[in-house]
Amino acid sequence: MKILRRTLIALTTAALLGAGAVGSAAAADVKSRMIRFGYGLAEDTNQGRATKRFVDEVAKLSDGKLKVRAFGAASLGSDVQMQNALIGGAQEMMVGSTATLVGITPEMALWDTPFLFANEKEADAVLDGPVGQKLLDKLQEKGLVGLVYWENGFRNLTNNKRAVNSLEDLGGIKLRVMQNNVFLDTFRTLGANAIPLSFSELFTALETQAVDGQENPFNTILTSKFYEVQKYLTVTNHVYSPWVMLASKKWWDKLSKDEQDILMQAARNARDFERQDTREEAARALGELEGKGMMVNTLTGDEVQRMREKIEPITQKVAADVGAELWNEVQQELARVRAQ
Ligand code: TK8
Repeated sequence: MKILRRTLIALTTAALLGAGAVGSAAAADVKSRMIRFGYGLAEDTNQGRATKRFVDEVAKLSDGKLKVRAFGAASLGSDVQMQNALIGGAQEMMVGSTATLVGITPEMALWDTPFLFANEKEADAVLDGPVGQKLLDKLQEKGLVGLVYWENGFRNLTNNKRAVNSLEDLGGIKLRVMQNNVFLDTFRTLGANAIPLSFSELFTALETQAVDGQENPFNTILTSKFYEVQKYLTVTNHVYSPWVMLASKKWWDKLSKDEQDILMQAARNARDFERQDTREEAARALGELEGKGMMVNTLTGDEVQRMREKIEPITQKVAADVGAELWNEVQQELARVRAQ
């Protein structure tokens, strides 16, 4: 254990110093392997850039022995299809929404609780803390290994029908939601005609007006070019959405401890890069979307409060579904972070 950790530290240090990790990597138990890594967004997005960072980190830490081949734009399938490929062992790794994982691990719905986190600091602390780890651990019994959380971000609403200034304005809007009951129930309760659809089908659905709207972070609205097919953007910040890096457990269990350590270290480095990059992009994305001609409005505090009250039963349902123990734990964690 100690020796392995020392090997990894040596590896990392050598890589950091640019000294080449040949000696250490040779000493470590690392074989030549090809790793297929899938993700849903295009290459030129926060998800694509962080994946590239992961590819590079793995190459560096393994002295080129572990080769990650990245497949963007859902070319290996939607989130749900990739999750199943990982479970079956037909694909090694992916990054995608936690929201699409609830069919496999229902407790993941915890992260879908509307307005759970007030800011990124709370999200980082809870996701990287014991509750976040507990949910990652739960994936194991389903054949998945959860490595780390990335930031997708706070979600906001776009549509083609009308500016959404009040709760009532959502009425009848055909709104694409992720394949997840919390999202479905939330937007149905708010009066929209919520329709679950995979992300890979979304742009076409918006373009052909099969749906009127969708909700995603500013980054994705910009980089997936939704501004080309959506007129109105309403700043709602209704929920913080994490992404999660996953590995096939079938495959992971066959790796040496050194190989697992390299992948874990690279995943953490990619996560830290991703969060910073995503936040920088989010900070300028709204302005760019306005520049592209989107009509932007921000929900007033009063309207947000009305929405929160209306969907309180959904929050209660998530609490009941994930269980009192987990729910209380996350509330305690939040109270602790908020007190700091
Ligand atoms: C990308 C999705 C996306 C998510 C969604 O594969 O589906 O709307 O926000 O990021 O995971």
